[in-house]
Amino acid sequence: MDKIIEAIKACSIIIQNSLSHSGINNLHGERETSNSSGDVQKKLDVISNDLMIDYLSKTEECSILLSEENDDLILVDDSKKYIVAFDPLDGSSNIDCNCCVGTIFCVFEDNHSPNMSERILRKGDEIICAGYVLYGPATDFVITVGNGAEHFVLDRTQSKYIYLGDIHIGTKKIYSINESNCENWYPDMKKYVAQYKVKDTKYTHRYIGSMVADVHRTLLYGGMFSYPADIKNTDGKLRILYECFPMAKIVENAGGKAIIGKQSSKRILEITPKNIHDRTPIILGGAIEIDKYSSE
Ligand code: FDP
Repeated sequence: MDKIIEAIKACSIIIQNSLSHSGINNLHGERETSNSSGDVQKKLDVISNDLMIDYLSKTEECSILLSEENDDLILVDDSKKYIVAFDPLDGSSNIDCNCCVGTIFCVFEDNHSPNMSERILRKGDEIICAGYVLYGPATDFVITVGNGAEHFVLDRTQSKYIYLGDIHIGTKKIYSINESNCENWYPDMKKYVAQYKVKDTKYTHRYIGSMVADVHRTLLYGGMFSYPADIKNTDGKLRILYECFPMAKIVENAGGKAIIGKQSSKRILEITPKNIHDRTPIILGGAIEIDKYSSE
């Protein structure tokens, strides 16, 4: 699996460079295409996706790739050992205003089941490695392989990631959610978020609207991040396989929790998706914040 991690790191350095020069190189703006979820694709979404597919395919360790940008699975080499699910450039609506975006991924061992669904649609608890890259003022790489969540930062002068330490979820009082949807939330979510606004014990609010950045802040500073279900988006917005699974795995391994919400305290990692691009509502963060949620 080392080659997969090295390939993702190598891609991230190129993506970081493309992002830094995107204005100069006319890479802002949208293409006329949409991805599997119907999102309009940004030019950099496509560039990042092509890079990830190319580098991961060349590791000779991947059997199947599952990308946010591809409707169907990408069969690389049936005989190889690992399946990688990834979102090459998450939060891409933030690119043109120079806000943080990221790459998210997770790895499963290929069980080579003759039934393709059983092979690729696996429970989150089966993930063996998960990580993300945050393209911000610095480029951060966070990864979990087994226990703990390791934090690296890119030394741009040497194109090398430097280990900063392990992450233990912070304890600051921050809640992070797109409040413009509050009218459409279900009663359980309205009740849950109301707790963060109670006088004297109130939390502060931060929301970037870029999952990697919002989750990274939640890990380092503390609090909770959620993209809940509502009456318009009954499964929320975020995708299970390559957004919620990796983040849930990292948050749990950093000492936090990640649950579905929507009348359910079930762990995100207990979900088995039915389709590659399925979505789920999510609430993640410190144990104190997640335990405040009640499904009633
Ligand atoms: P984006 O649309 O910019 O790609 O899943 C995509 C995502 O960003 C997440 O990164 C982010 O958390 C969420 O959507 C933001 O959605 P809202 O604008 O609806 O809050």
